[in-house]
Amino acid sequence: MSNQLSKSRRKFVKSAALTFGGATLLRQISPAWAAPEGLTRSSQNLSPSFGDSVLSGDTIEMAISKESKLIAGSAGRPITINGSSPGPLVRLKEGQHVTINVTNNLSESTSIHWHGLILPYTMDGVPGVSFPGIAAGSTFTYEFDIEQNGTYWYHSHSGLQEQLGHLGPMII
Ligand SMILES: [Cu+2]
Repeated sequence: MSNQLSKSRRKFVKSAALTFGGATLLRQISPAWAAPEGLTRSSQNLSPSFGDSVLSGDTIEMAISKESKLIAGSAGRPITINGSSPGPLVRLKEGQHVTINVTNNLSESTSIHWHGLILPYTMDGVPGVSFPGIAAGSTFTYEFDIEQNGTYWYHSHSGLQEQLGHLGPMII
């Protein structure tokens, strides 16, 4: 019974891996009408809003910008993180020390709040409470130990930037 279970589990993992790896290829060779929502190509040659990028390691660079992108097939002006809106998946490991350099390319102040993470209050990323915010054109360096594991998210704590796509997933 357990042998059979592990066999079907292996099969599932294998097909999941194929599906994941094949998604990018399928997107490139399939017609526009077959592309997932938000990833359709348009005559305006806009790139899709959501990339496949994953950020990991001890030093991470994040650039916050406002760009013209396709959102569900329509042109929009979301806030992007390294060209993606929502932002890239940030993958960290419990026990590591991470340095995250956030560069603000917007014409207004920005911030990143690491939602649910245990960290020094100066690294919490809430403007007006724990730090002044990241001024337009400047870079702020977040640096903290990863003391937990789980699935979290990060988002702007400035104005309505989160609602414009300034957010992303985090897996530890
Ligand atoms: Cu939050």
